[in-house]
Amino acid sequence: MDFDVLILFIILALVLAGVLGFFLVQGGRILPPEKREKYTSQRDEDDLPPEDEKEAEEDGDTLVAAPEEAEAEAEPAEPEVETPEPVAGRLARLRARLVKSNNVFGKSLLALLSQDKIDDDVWDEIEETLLMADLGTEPTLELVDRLKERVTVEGTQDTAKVKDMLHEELTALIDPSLDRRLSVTAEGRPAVMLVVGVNGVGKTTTVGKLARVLVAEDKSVTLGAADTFRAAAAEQLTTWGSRVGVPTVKSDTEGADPASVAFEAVSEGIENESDVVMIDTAGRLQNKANLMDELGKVKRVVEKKSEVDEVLLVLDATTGQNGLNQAKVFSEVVDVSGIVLTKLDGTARGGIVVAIQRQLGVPVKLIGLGEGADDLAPFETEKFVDALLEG
Ligand SMILES: Nc1nc2c(ncn2[C@@H]2O[C@H](COP(=O)(O)OP(=O)(O)OP(=O)(O)O)[C@@H](O)[C@H]2O)c(=O)[nH]1
Ligand SMILES: [Mg+2]
Repeated sequence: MDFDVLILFIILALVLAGVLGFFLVQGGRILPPEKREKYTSQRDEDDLPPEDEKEAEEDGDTLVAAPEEAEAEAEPAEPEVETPEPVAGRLARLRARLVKSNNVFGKSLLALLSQDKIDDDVWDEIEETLLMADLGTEPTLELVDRLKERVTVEGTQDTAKVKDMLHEELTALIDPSLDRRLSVTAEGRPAVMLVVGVNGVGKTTTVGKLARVLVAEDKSVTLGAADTFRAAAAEQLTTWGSRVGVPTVKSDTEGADPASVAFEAVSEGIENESDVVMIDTAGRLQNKANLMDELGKVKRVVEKKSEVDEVLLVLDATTGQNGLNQAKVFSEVVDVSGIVLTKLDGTARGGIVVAIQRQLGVPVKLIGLGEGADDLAPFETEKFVDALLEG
């Protein structure tokens, strides 16, 4: 009898040990799905595909699964969601492109200014060079007058000194005191940004590049494809977004009302607690009144939901002075707060920076220096002038 009780006791003990062991081993596996659920609800499933756990882990998110598991699962996702380049030092990295496209300008100016005798003909040539760079008539005359005065007073042809003078005068013209920061923070709601401009200037590309900049700065972003003119436009934007795990709000119907898509995007951004909502719009010529009205409506409708913090006008630097007309009309319709000057890698007409700021008081905030995903840099006056005069 005693023996039977002992056997029963041993069996019970073994069963108990087995059950305990099972829970102990499973404990590590039961928890992660719960945590994963918490993680996705925090970030929103669309915001970051679930396979992207490795990157979240790199961000110091402790809510994801155990490291070995995360690594094993993250591997196939790596090519899908990219890590954008840091923003700091971008202009320095892209400087070579600016130098390459502008060094004719810088070199010829310096050569002209370093001559033994700067007569009226030389001053005319200097003026012509500045006008060719799209500096605009008024700033050109002003700059030439200032330089004339300094060269006469200081009586120098020393290239280094002349270069310093030119550097100082160009910097003053571009105005380093302007606030070029983007409004990407708003209290208790997403900051809303509208991106506008004529056809093909690089709006969608800029929205895509900028989404990467914001992701690199740990901001959550929602994109709105308010270019409903072509189905391909929404696809183009979605592709940019998905490369960095950013959701895009778009319409399934081609030709849908862009204002309602923009409104939806802002609503979605508010709901998923994004830091920034960026709305891409269709290209439109500034002289097409109905299209400009449509743009005005997009902004007004968005304003029913949220303040618009930034209206970025994208200008193609290669179109030169025409950019000025575009800027004037767009400003009247949607109150532009910043300029993105694209394609500066392919032109020596960066002088438009000065012309636009002068005429409209709107600062150039970003410059595009190539088609690559990270070829967008914050505009920095000093570095810009440095690059113009290098050579
Ligand atoms: N070289 C160079 N190309 C650029 C730059 N920015 C944009 N592009 C190119 O310009 C072309 C047009 O860019 P998109 O972003 O589609 O222009 P968009 O303004 O959205 O065009 P629409 O929506 O049709 O009005 C693309 O081939 C881009 O790669 C830049 O800074 N440098
Ligand atoms: Mg576009």
